[in-house]
Amino acid sequence: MFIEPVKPTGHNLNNMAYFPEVSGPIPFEGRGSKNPLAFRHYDAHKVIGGKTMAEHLRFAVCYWHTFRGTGLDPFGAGTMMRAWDQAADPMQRARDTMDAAFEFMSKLGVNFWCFHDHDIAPEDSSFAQSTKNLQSMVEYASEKQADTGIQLLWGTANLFSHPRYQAGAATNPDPHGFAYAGAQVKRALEATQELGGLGYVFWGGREGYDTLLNTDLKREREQFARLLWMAIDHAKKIGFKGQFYIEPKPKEPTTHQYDSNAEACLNFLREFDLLNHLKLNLETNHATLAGHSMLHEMRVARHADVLGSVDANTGDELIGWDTDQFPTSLYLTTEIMIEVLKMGGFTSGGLNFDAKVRRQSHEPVDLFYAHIGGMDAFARGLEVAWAILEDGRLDDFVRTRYAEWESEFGRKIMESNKTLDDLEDHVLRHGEPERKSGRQEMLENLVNEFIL
Ligand code: XUL
Ligand code: CO
Repeated sequence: MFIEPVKPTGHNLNNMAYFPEVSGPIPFEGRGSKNPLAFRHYDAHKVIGGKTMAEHLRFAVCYWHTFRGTGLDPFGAGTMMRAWDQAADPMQRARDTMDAAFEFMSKLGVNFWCFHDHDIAPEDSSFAQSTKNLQSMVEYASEKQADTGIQLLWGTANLFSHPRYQAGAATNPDPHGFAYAGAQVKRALEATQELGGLGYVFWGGREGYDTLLNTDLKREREQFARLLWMAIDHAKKIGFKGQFYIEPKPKEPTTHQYDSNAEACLNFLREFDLLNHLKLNLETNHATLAGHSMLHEMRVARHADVLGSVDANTGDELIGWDTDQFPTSLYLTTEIMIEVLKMGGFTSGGLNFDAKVRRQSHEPVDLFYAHIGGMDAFARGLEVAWAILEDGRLDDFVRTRYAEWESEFGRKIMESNKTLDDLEDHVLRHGEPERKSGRQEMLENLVNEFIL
Protein backbone atom coordinates (compact mmCIF):
# COMPACT_ATOMS: atom_id res chain seq x y z
CA MET A 1 0.00 0.00 0.00
CA PHE A 2 1.27 3.46 -0.81
CA ILE A 3 1.27 5.72 2.21
CA GLU A 4 -0.07 9.11 1.30
CA PRO A 5 2.61 11.73 2.07
CA VAL A 6 1.65 15.02 3.59
CA LYS A 7 1.72 18.10 1.43
CA PRO A 8 5.32 19.28 1.08
CA THR A 9 4.47 22.94 1.51
CA GLY A 10 2.30 24.78 3.96
CA HIS A 11 4.16 23.58 7.04
CA ASN A 12 3.75 25.71 10.10
CA LEU A 13 6.68 28.11 9.87
CA ASN A 14 6.02 30.13 13.01
CA ASN A 15 8.61 30.30 15.71
CA MET A 16 11.56 29.45 13.53
CA ALA A 17 14.89 30.94 14.36
CA TYR A 18 17.85 28.74 13.57
CA PHE A 19 17.98 29.21 9.80
CA PRO A 20 17.32 32.92 9.26
CA GLU A 21 18.86 32.85 5.75
CA VAL A 22 15.89 30.80 4.58
CA SER A 23 12.44 32.25 5.00
CA GLY A 24 11.20 28.99 3.41
CA PRO A 25 9.79 26.89 1.96
CA ILE A 26 12.51 26.34 -0.64
CA PRO A 27 10.83 27.18 -3.97
CA PHE A 28 10.97 25.26 -7.24
CA GLU A 29 12.36 27.68 -9.83
CA GLY A 30 13.28 25.35 -12.69
CA ARG A 31 16.40 24.70 -14.75
CA GLY A 32 17.29 28.32 -15.50
CA SER A 33 17.37 29.40 -11.85
CA LYS A 34 20.62 30.79 -10.46
CA ASN A 35 19.24 30.90 -6.93
CA PRO A 36 21.27 28.44 -4.81
CA LEU A 37 18.40 28.22 -2.34
CA ALA A 38 15.88 27.00 -4.93
CA PHE A 39 15.17 23.66 -6.59
CA ARG A 40 15.94 23.37 -10.26
CA HIS A 41 14.52 19.86 -10.76
CA TYR A 42 12.59 18.87 -7.65
CA ASP A 43 9.03 20.02 -8.17
CA ALA A 44 7.17 18.17 -5.41
CA HIS A 45 3.83 18.32 -7.25
CA LYS A 46 5.06 17.38 -10.73
CA VAL A 47 3.39 14.16 -11.84
CA ILE A 48 5.45 11.42 -13.48
CA GLY A 49 3.63 8.24 -14.41
CA GLY A 50 0.64 8.94 -12.20
CA LYS A 51 2.56 9.86 -9.05
CA THR A 52 4.02 13.15 -7.88
CA MET A 53 7.76 13.55 -7.43
CA ALA A 54 7.18 13.76 -3.67
CA GLU A 55 5.36 10.41 -3.75
CA HIS A 56 8.06 8.75 -5.85
CA LEU A 57 11.04 10.05 -3.93
CA ARG A 58 9.85 10.13 -0.30
CA PHE A 59 12.81 12.17 0.95
CA ALA A 60 13.85 11.90 4.58
CA VAL A 61 16.34 13.94 6.59
CA CYS A 62 18.56 12.03 9.02
CA TYR A 63 18.83 13.43 12.51
CA TRP A 64 22.30 12.17 13.38
CA HIS A 65 24.49 13.76 10.70
CA THR A 66 22.34 16.78 9.97
CA PHE A 67 21.57 18.02 13.46
CA ARG A 68 24.02 16.17 15.70
CA GLY A 69 27.08 15.94 13.45
CA THR A 70 29.92 18.08 14.75
CA GLY A 71 32.46 17.80 11.96
CA LEU A 72 34.80 15.82 14.20
CA ASP A 73 37.23 13.60 12.28
CA PRO A 74 40.08 11.30 13.42
CA PHE A 75 42.52 14.22 13.12
CA GLY A 76 40.62 17.17 14.45
CA ALA A 77 37.90 18.73 16.53
CA GLY A 78 34.36 19.57 15.54
CA THR A 79 33.90 22.60 13.29
CA MET A 80 30.14 23.03 12.96
CA MET A 81 28.38 26.25 14.00
CA ARG A 82 25.23 24.94 15.63
CA ALA A 83 23.24 27.45 17.67
CA TRP A 84 20.88 24.64 18.79
CA ASP A 85 23.71 22.77 20.50
CA GLN A 86 24.69 25.43 23.05
CA ALA A 87 22.44 25.15 26.15
CA ALA A 88 24.12 23.83 29.29
CA ASP A 89 21.30 21.42 30.15
CA PRO A 90 21.37 18.33 27.89
CA MET A 91 17.56 18.09 27.77
CA GLN A 92 17.28 21.74 26.77
CA ARG A 93 19.87 21.07 24.07
CA ALA A 94 17.78 18.12 22.89
CA ARG A 95 14.66 20.30 22.64
CA ASP A 96 16.54 23.11 20.88
CA THR A 97 17.94 20.56 18.44
CA MET A 98 14.47 19.25 17.71
CA ASP A 99 13.20 22.80 17.13
CA ALA A 100 16.02 23.29 14.64
CA ALA A 101 15.33 19.94 12.99
CA PHE A 102 11.65 20.59 12.37
CA GLU A 103 12.35 24.16 11.27
CA PHE A 104 14.89 22.83 8.76
CA MET A 105 12.73 20.00 7.45
CA SER A 106 9.69 22.26 7.09
CA LYS A 107 11.62 24.88 5.17
CA LEU A 108 13.24 22.25 2.96
CA GLY A 109 9.87 20.67 2.21
CA VAL A 110 10.60 17.02 3.01
CA ASN A 111 7.92 14.70 4.33
CA PHE A 112 10.00 12.29 6.43
CA TRP A 113 12.74 12.06 9.05
CA CYS A 114 14.80 9.25 10.67
CA PHE A 115 16.53 9.00 14.04
CA HIS A 116 18.48 6.88 16.54
CA ASP A 117 17.20 6.91 20.13
CA HIS A 118 20.18 8.85 21.42
CA ASP A 119 20.17 11.35 18.58
CA ILE A 120 16.99 12.83 19.99
CA ALA A 121 17.45 12.13 23.72
CA PRO A 122 20.67 12.14 25.74
CA GLU A 123 21.84 8.98 27.47
CA ASP A 124 21.81 9.50 31.20
CA SER A 125 23.33 7.97 34.34
CA SER A 126 20.97 4.96 34.32
CA PHE A 127 18.90 3.07 31.77
CA ALA A 128 15.71 4.14 33.57
CA GLN A 129 16.66 7.82 33.32
CA SER A 130 17.72 7.47 29.68
CA THR A 131 14.30 5.96 28.99
CA LYS A 132 12.59 8.92 30.68
CA ASN A 133 14.60 11.29 28.51
CA LEU A 134 13.57 9.36 25.43
CA GLN A 135 9.91 9.37 26.40
CA SER A 136 9.99 13.09 27.01
CA MET A 137 11.59 13.75 23.62
CA VAL A 138 9.15 11.42 21.88
CA GLU A 139 6.32 13.55 23.29
CA TYR A 140 8.08 16.67 22.03
CA ALA A 141 8.62 15.13 18.59
CA SER A 142 5.03 14.01 18.48
CA GLU A 143 3.85 17.60 18.82
CA LYS A 144 6.29 18.73 16.14
CA GLN A 145 5.07 16.02 13.78
CA ALA A 146 1.46 17.06 14.37
CA ASP A 147 2.35 20.75 13.77
CA THR A 148 4.21 20.13 10.53
CA GLY A 149 2.73 16.91 9.09
CA ILE A 150 6.24 15.46 8.81
CA GLN A 151 6.27 11.67 9.33
CA LEU A 152 8.82 9.28 10.76
CA LEU A 153 10.25 7.05 8.01
CA TRP A 154 12.13 4.88 10.49
CA GLY A 155 13.64 4.79 13.93
CA THR A 156 16.56 2.81 15.30
CA ALA A 157 18.71 2.33 18.39
CA ASN A 158 22.31 3.46 18.61
CA LEU A 159 24.00 0.17 19.57
CA PHE A 160 27.51 1.21 18.59
CA SER A 161 28.68 4.48 20.21
CA HIS A 162 28.73 3.65 23.92
CA PRO A 163 31.83 1.84 25.28
CA ARG A 164 29.59 -0.96 26.61
CA TYR A 165 29.20 -2.05 22.98
CA GLN A 166 32.91 -2.13 22.19
CA ALA A 167 32.70 -5.93 21.77
CA GLY A 168 29.32 -5.84 20.03
CA ALA A 169 25.68 -5.36 20.93
CA ALA A 170 23.69 -8.47 19.96
CA THR A 171 27.01 -10.17 19.24
CA ASN A 172 28.53 -9.34 22.63
CA PRO A 173 30.41 -12.23 24.29
CA ASP A 174 28.53 -11.35 27.51
CA PRO A 175 24.72 -11.87 27.66
CA HIS A 176 24.56 -8.83 29.93
CA GLY A 177 25.75 -6.72 26.99
CA PHE A 178 23.17 -8.46 24.80
CA ALA A 179 20.49 -7.62 27.39
CA TYR A 180 21.40 -3.93 27.36
CA ALA A 181 21.12 -3.90 23.58
CA GLY A 182 17.78 -5.71 23.75
CA ALA A 183 16.42 -3.27 26.31
CA GLN A 184 17.47 -0.38 24.11
CA VAL A 185 15.85 -1.96 21.03
CA LYS A 186 12.63 -2.45 23.01
CA ARG A 187 12.46 1.23 23.97
CA ALA A 188 13.54 2.49 20.54
CA LEU A 189 10.91 0.30 18.90
CA GLU A 190 8.25 1.60 21.26
CA ALA A 191 9.37 5.19 20.56
CA THR A 192 9.16 4.50 16.83
CA GLN A 193 5.67 3.09 17.22
CA GLU A 194 4.52 6.03 19.31
CA LEU A 195 5.67 8.39 16.58
CA GLY A 196 3.83 6.39 13.91
CA GLY A 197 7.13 5.28 12.36
CA LEU A 198 6.80 3.38 9.10
CA GLY A 199 9.87 1.28 9.75
CA TYR A 200 12.65 0.24 12.09
CA VAL A 201 16.29 -0.26 11.01
CA PHE A 202 19.00 -2.58 12.28
CA TRP A 203 22.45 -1.47 11.29
CA GLY A 204 25.05 -3.73 12.88
CA GLY A 205 27.87 -1.27 13.42
CA ARG A 206 29.54 -3.39 16.11
CA GLU A 207 27.98 -6.68 15.04
CA GLY A 208 31.18 -8.03 13.61
CA TYR A 209 34.72 -8.61 14.76
CA ASP A 210 38.08 -6.88 14.94
CA THR A 211 39.99 -10.19 14.97
CA LEU A 212 38.96 -13.83 14.64
CA LEU A 213 41.58 -14.68 17.28
CA ASN A 214 39.09 -13.73 20.01
CA THR A 215 35.80 -14.38 18.20
CA ASP A 216 33.28 -17.22 18.08
CA LEU A 217 31.85 -16.28 14.71
CA LYS A 218 29.21 -19.03 14.64
CA ARG A 219 27.78 -18.10 18.01
CA GLU A 220 27.82 -14.37 17.28
CA ARG A 221 25.77 -14.78 14.10
CA GLU A 222 23.24 -16.87 16.05
CA GLN A 223 23.04 -14.19 18.74
CA PHE A 224 22.45 -11.50 16.10
CA ALA A 225 19.55 -13.52 14.66
CA ARG A 226 18.18 -14.07 18.17
CA LEU A 227 17.96 -10.33 18.84
CA LEU A 228 16.17 -9.80 15.53
CA TRP A 229 13.65 -12.49 16.45
CA MET A 230 13.13 -10.93 19.87
CA ALA A 231 12.42 -7.58 18.19
CA ILE A 232 9.93 -9.22 15.81
CA ASP A 233 8.18 -10.86 18.78
CA HIS A 234 8.06 -7.58 20.66
CA ALA A 235 6.65 -5.80 17.61
CA LYS A 236 3.86 -8.36 17.55
CA LYS A 237 3.24 -7.90 21.24
CA ILE A 238 2.91 -4.11 21.07
CA GLY A 239 1.16 -4.09 17.69
CA PHE A 240 3.97 -2.38 15.75
CA LYS A 241 3.09 -2.87 12.08
CA GLY A 242 6.06 -1.07 10.54
CA GLN A 243 8.64 -2.66 8.27
CA PHE A 244 11.89 -3.99 9.76
CA TYR A 245 15.06 -3.41 7.76
CA ILE A 246 18.63 -4.59 7.99
CA GLU A 247 21.27 -2.23 6.59
CA PRO A 248 24.29 -3.93 5.00
CA LYS A 249 27.82 -2.63 5.50
CA PRO A 250 30.99 -4.69 5.20
CA LYS A 251 33.30 -2.98 7.71
CA GLU A 252 34.00 0.21 9.63
CA PRO A 253 34.00 0.42 12.55
CA THR A 254 34.64 -3.35 12.75
CA THR A 255 37.08 -5.18 10.48
CA HIS A 256 34.26 -7.42 9.31
CA GLN A 257 30.56 -6.77 9.76
CA TYR A 258 28.23 -9.80 9.56
CA ASP A 259 25.60 -8.04 7.42
CA SER A 260 28.33 -7.21 4.93
CA ASN A 261 26.37 -6.77 1.68
CA ALA A 262 22.98 -7.55 0.15
CA GLU A 263 23.86 -11.14 -0.69
CA ALA A 264 25.38 -11.85 2.72
CA CYS A 265 22.24 -10.39 4.33
CA LEU A 266 20.03 -12.58 2.17
CA ASN A 267 21.98 -15.64 3.20
CA PHE A 268 21.74 -14.62 6.86
CA LEU A 269 18.01 -13.90 6.68
CA ARG A 270 17.33 -17.23 4.92
CA GLU A 271 19.51 -19.18 7.32
CA PHE A 272 17.63 -17.88 10.34
CA ASP A 273 14.18 -17.88 8.75
CA LEU A 274 13.94 -14.10 8.87
CA LEU A 275 13.30 -13.43 5.21
CA ASN A 276 9.60 -12.69 5.68
CA HIS A 277 10.31 -10.19 8.42
CA LEU A 278 13.09 -7.92 7.21
CA LYS A 279 13.87 -6.01 4.05
CA LEU A 280 17.11 -4.25 3.19
CA ASN A 281 17.94 -0.61 3.73
CA LEU A 282 20.72 -0.08 1.19
CA GLU A 283 23.31 2.69 1.41
CA THR A 284 25.52 3.74 -1.49
CA ASN A 285 28.72 4.29 0.47
CA HIS A 286 28.30 0.89 2.12
CA ALA A 287 28.00 -0.73 -1.31
CA THR A 288 31.23 1.01 -2.32
CA LEU A 289 33.02 -0.26 0.79
CA ALA A 290 31.78 -3.76 -0.08
CA GLY A 291 33.34 -3.44 -3.54
CA HIS A 292 29.96 -3.25 -5.29
CA SER A 293 28.07 -0.61 -7.19
CA MET A 294 24.83 0.61 -5.61
CA LEU A 295 23.11 -0.67 -8.74
CA HIS A 296 24.37 -4.18 -7.99
CA GLU A 297 23.10 -4.06 -4.41
CA MET A 298 19.74 -2.64 -5.50
CA ARG A 299 19.32 -5.25 -8.23
CA VAL A 300 20.19 -8.15 -5.93
CA ALA A 301 17.70 -6.91 -3.33
CA ARG A 302 14.95 -6.24 -5.86
CA HIS A 303 15.19 -9.71 -7.38
CA ALA A 304 14.80 -11.23 -3.91
CA ASP A 305 11.85 -8.92 -3.09
CA VAL A 306 13.68 -7.34 -0.18
CA LEU A 307 14.41 -3.90 -1.60
CA GLY A 308 12.95 -1.77 1.17
CA SER A 309 14.55 1.63 1.58
CA VAL A 310 17.63 3.62 0.62
CA ASP A 311 20.17 5.60 2.61
CA ALA A 312 21.05 8.15 -0.03
CA ASN A 313 24.66 9.26 -0.01
CA THR A 314 27.91 8.64 -1.84
CA GLY A 315 31.57 8.04 -1.08
CA ASP A 316 34.68 9.81 -2.27
CA GLU A 317 36.62 8.22 -5.11
CA LEU A 318 39.94 8.99 -3.45
CA ILE A 319 39.28 8.47 0.27
CA GLY A 320 38.78 4.86 1.27
CA TRP A 321 36.38 5.31 4.17
CA ASP A 322 32.69 5.94 4.69
CA THR A 323 32.65 9.66 3.92
CA ASP A 324 28.84 9.83 3.68
CA GLN A 325 28.72 12.67 1.17
CA PHE A 326 25.60 14.07 -0.41
CA PRO A 327 24.75 12.36 -3.71
CA THR A 328 25.15 14.59 -6.75
CA SER A 329 25.95 12.14 -9.56
CA LEU A 330 23.13 11.77 -12.05
CA TYR A 331 24.39 8.33 -13.06
CA LEU A 332 24.03 7.16 -9.47
CA THR A 333 20.59 8.66 -8.91
CA THR A 334 19.37 7.41 -12.29
CA GLU A 335 20.50 3.86 -11.51
CA ILE A 336 18.86 3.95 -8.08
CA MET A 337 15.60 5.29 -9.49
CA ILE A 338 15.54 2.70 -12.29
CA GLU A 339 15.52 -0.01 -9.63
CA VAL A 340 12.94 1.80 -7.49
CA LEU A 341 10.64 2.24 -10.50
CA LYS A 342 11.14 -1.38 -11.55
CA MET A 343 10.02 -2.60 -8.16
CA GLY A 344 6.88 -0.51 -8.50
CA GLY A 345 8.00 2.30 -6.20
CA PHE A 346 8.68 2.53 -2.49
CA THR A 347 6.01 1.29 -0.11
CA SER A 348 7.16 1.89 3.47
CA GLY A 349 10.64 3.05 2.45
CA GLY A 350 12.09 6.21 0.98
CA LEU A 351 15.29 8.10 0.27
CA ASN A 352 16.94 9.01 3.55
CA PHE A 353 19.88 11.40 3.27
CA ASP A 354 22.31 9.51 5.52
CA ALA A 355 24.89 12.08 4.49
CA LYS A 356 26.92 14.78 6.15
CA VAL A 357 28.21 18.13 5.03
CA ARG A 358 31.98 18.42 4.76
CA ARG A 359 33.96 19.66 7.74
CA GLN A 360 34.60 23.00 6.06
CA SER A 361 30.89 23.49 5.29
CA HIS A 362 30.31 24.51 8.86
CA GLU A 363 27.51 27.06 8.54
CA PRO A 364 23.86 26.02 9.05
CA VAL A 365 22.92 27.23 5.56
CA ASP A 366 25.31 24.62 4.09
CA LEU A 367 22.80 22.00 5.25
CA PHE A 368 20.29 23.54 2.82
CA TYR A 369 22.71 23.56 -0.11
CA ALA A 370 23.57 19.92 0.58
CA HIS A 371 20.00 18.67 0.74
CA ILE A 372 18.81 20.81 -2.19
CA GLY A 373 21.61 19.34 -4.31
CA GLY A 374 20.74 15.77 -3.29
CA MET A 375 17.03 16.29 -3.88
CA ASP A 376 17.60 17.87 -7.28
CA ALA A 377 19.96 15.05 -8.28
CA PHE A 378 17.31 12.48 -7.37
CA ALA A 379 14.49 14.41 -9.02
CA ARG A 380 16.48 14.56 -12.27
CA GLY A 381 17.50 10.89 -11.78
CA LEU A 382 13.81 10.02 -11.50
CA GLU A 383 13.01 11.85 -14.74
CA VAL A 384 15.90 10.21 -16.58
CA ALA A 385 15.07 6.76 -15.20
CA TRP A 386 11.45 7.14 -16.21
CA ALA A 387 12.45 8.25 -19.72
CA ILE A 388 14.88 5.33 -20.14
CA LEU A 389 12.26 2.81 -19.07
CA GLU A 390 9.60 4.38 -21.26
CA ASP A 391 11.94 4.43 -24.22
CA GLY A 392 12.43 0.70 -23.72
CA ARG A 393 15.58 0.21 -25.82
CA LEU A 394 17.71 -0.76 -22.83
CA ASP A 395 15.28 -3.43 -21.66
CA ASP A 396 14.76 -4.59 -25.24
CA PHE A 397 18.48 -5.06 -25.69
CA VAL A 398 18.71 -7.27 -22.62
CA ARG A 399 15.62 -9.25 -23.61
CA THR A 400 16.99 -9.85 -27.11
CA ARG A 401 20.37 -10.85 -25.71
CA TYR A 402 18.77 -13.77 -23.88
CA ALA A 403 16.12 -14.53 -26.50
CA GLU A 404 17.61 -17.94 -27.38
CA TRP A 405 16.68 -19.11 -23.90
CA GLU A 406 13.07 -18.85 -25.02
CA SER A 407 13.72 -21.29 -27.88
CA GLU A 408 12.68 -24.91 -27.40
CA PHE A 409 16.27 -25.95 -26.78
CA GLY A 410 16.85 -23.22 -24.16
CA ARG A 411 13.58 -23.87 -22.37
CA LYS A 412 14.20 -27.60 -22.19
CA ILE A 413 17.58 -27.04 -20.52
CA MET A 414 15.98 -24.91 -17.86
CA GLU A 415 13.04 -27.26 -17.38
CA SER A 416 15.54 -30.04 -16.58
CA ASN A 417 14.66 -31.94 -19.75
CA LYS A 418 18.22 -32.07 -21.04
CA THR A 419 21.31 -33.93 -19.87
CA LEU A 420 25.02 -33.37 -20.41
CA ASP A 421 24.78 -36.09 -23.10
CA ASP A 422 22.20 -33.94 -24.91
CA LEU A 423 24.45 -30.90 -24.67
CA GLU A 424 27.33 -32.83 -26.19
CA ASP A 425 25.05 -34.00 -28.96
CA HIS A 426 23.99 -30.39 -29.62
CA VAL A 427 27.59 -29.24 -29.85
CA LEU A 428 28.52 -32.09 -32.16
CA ARG A 429 25.67 -31.17 -34.47
CA HIS A 430 25.96 -27.35 -34.34
CA GLY A 431 29.65 -26.67 -33.71
CA GLU A 432 30.76 -23.29 -32.29
CA PRO A 433 28.20 -20.84 -30.88
CA GLU A 434 27.99 -17.48 -32.62
CA ARG A 435 29.60 -14.64 -30.61
CA LYS A 436 27.53 -11.49 -30.21
CA SER A 437 28.76 -8.10 -29.05
CA GLY A 438 27.70 -7.05 -25.55
CA ARG A 439 27.55 -3.45 -26.90
CA GLN A 440 28.59 -1.93 -23.58
CA GLU A 441 29.74 1.34 -25.13
CA MET A 442 26.61 1.68 -27.22
CA LEU A 443 24.47 1.18 -24.11
CA GLU A 444 26.53 3.70 -22.15
CA ASN A 445 25.85 6.16 -24.94
CA LEU A 446 22.18 5.32 -24.76
CA VAL A 447 22.08 6.20 -21.05
CA ASN A 448 23.96 9.42 -21.77
CA GLU A 449 21.43 10.29 -24.44
CA PHE A 450 18.92 10.76 -21.61
CA ILE A 451 21.21 12.34 -19.03
CA LEU A 452 22.89 14.93 -21.25
C1 XUL B 1 26.39 4.00 9.52
C2 XUL B 1 25.00 4.13 9.08
C3 XUL B 1 24.00 4.31 10.15
C4 XUL B 1 22.69 3.64 9.91
C5 XUL B 1 21.73 3.74 11.06
O1 XUL B 1 27.31 3.79 8.50
O2 XUL B 1 24.71 4.13 7.91
O3 XUL B 1 23.84 5.67 10.34
O4 XUL B 1 22.07 4.17 8.79
O5 XUL B 1 22.24 3.24 12.23
CO1 CO C 1 22.90 4.38 6.92
